[in-house]
Amino acid sequence: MTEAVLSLGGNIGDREFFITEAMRRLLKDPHVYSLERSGLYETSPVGYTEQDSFLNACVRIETDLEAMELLSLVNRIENELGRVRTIRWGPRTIDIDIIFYGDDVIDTDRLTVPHPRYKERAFVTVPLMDLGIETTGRTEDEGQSVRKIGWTYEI
Ligand code: A4P
Ligand code: MG
Repeated sequence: MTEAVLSLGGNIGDREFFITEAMRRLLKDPHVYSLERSGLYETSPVGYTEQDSFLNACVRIETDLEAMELLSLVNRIENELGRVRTIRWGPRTIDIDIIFYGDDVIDTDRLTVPHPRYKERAFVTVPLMDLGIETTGRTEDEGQSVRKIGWTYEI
């Protein structure tokens, strides 16, 4: 069994629905045994800034999936929830990134873990703190606003 940490975010449509539905679908998978979630955060867009603000959260799951199988699961959930890839870093209903997979360091064409950019992103590092994960990265980037909007959401 491996503990993996995922970052979820979206900025199209009913953002809270997509993020909580992604969590429900993760937990429903027979290979995912538990799911702990951070609060929900309203965050300013990073990278491509001419887009609406995001809702972000992180989860910690226990799974017996291998890392590549976990990537397939998160890609499947993204596709089911209508993710259309257009602009890199652009708008999306739901993006699910693998931040950690146990202590593994993975660097292949399809998967890089730990996620190469998470430390620079307050929309990841701040929710991680809700899961008890302190990172050596910056927690507040200039111009990146991260505001907690809730703890009590249902999944
Ligand atoms: N891939 C490699 N490593 C991983 C990993 N650790 N987890 C590959 C997930 N996928 C990984 O990703 C492209 C390919 O990356 C995947 O097919 C997989 O094989 P993608 O999700 O299709 O493309 P993307 O999300 O547009 O690109 P990328 O590089 O994942 O973007 P980021 O870095 O995730 O940035 N601002 C705010 N406030 N909140 C956000 O959530 N998100 C982004 C996306 C930009 N700005 C944001 C937010
Ligand atoms: Mg992604």
